[in-house]
Amino acid sequence: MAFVYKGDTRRGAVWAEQFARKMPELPFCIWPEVADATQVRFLAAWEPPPRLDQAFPNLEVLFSVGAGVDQFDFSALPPGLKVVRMVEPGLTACMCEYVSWAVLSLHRGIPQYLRQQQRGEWKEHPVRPASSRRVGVMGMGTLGRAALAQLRQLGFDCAGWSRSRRNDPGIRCYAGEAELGDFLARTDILVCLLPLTPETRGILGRRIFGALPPGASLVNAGRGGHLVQPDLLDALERGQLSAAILDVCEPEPLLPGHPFWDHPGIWLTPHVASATQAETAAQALLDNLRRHAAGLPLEGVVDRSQGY
Ligand code: NDP
Ligand code: OXD
Repeated sequence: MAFVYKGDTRRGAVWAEQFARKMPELPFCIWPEVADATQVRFLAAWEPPPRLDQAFPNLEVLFSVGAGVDQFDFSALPPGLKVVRMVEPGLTACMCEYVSWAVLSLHRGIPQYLRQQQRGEWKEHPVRPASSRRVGVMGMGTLGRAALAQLRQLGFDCAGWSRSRRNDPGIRCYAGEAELGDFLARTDILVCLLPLTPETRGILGRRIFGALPPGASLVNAGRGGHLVQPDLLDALERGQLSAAILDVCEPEPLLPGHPFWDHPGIWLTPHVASATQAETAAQALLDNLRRHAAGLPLEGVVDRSQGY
């Protein structure tokens, strides 16, 4: 039995050391150095090698090295293969930091103050408490719920929207298409932490922006494919949205000369809202492998029919 890792070198070195120390009975190989492909039961990768059924005929689990799994072509994966997304506390904590930073920046009008500074303009706007600001998070999964818990700690009036119903304390929970309108109507700052699936592609568009209160703002830390770019430009132009903070774009990197680069209402970060943290992720993987060995359900199993 063996575990193969295909990914960046630094994380590979940390994982190799932790596996050797904590699970020495499971050989850890760094792709493409695999002695016996028939022994490989577990693969961790962002992009798996092609023809997995032939490359590793006895593979049981494909672990994504990130929280997202939209990079996988499910139709090309062996049908019975379990796919597991990354659920680890380091990645979750970094996402909470990013979302808190973005929401606080929008709440306190920092994009507006930076524009004023560029014009040499000293002008105050009313200071509002967080409790009067309605934040709505699309996606109440591992990341969305953790971000909401932290925003609630900061005092915001928080709501979340997901496919199935959640009941998180202190959070107004909305579910499904039927409740999307009510969720949006009470949202001043909209945060997207959805996975990219055929259902969610292009969700951040005209219809959603039009259902938000005028002057609302947007944080997209999900995927670039969630956003309909011309609809965002149009909503900013019309004042339906006042600002957007985008961590993800399509394509990445954003093409030179793209109107987002120097748009006064848009802040961009280069897909750094969060990232898998080598040390904490190694521990999460080892815990998951122990669960698997004990015949228990793995954490983060993807429903391949839903795409997340
Ligand atoms: P989860 O799978 O834990 O959560 C996904 C959430 O989205 C669930 O609440 C799910 O609803 C909801 N959802 C999915 N489809 C729909 C739909 N059609 N309508 C309404 N709700 C829907 O994912 P994570 O929280 O771990 O990660 C979310 C995403 O964050 C990742 O897929 C990735 O795209 C992005 N990400 C971005 C990073 C960055 O640096 N920018 C870093 C890491 C992740 P339900 O609860 O009913 O299942
Ligand atoms: C992820 C990401 O999905 O970094 O983990 O985007």
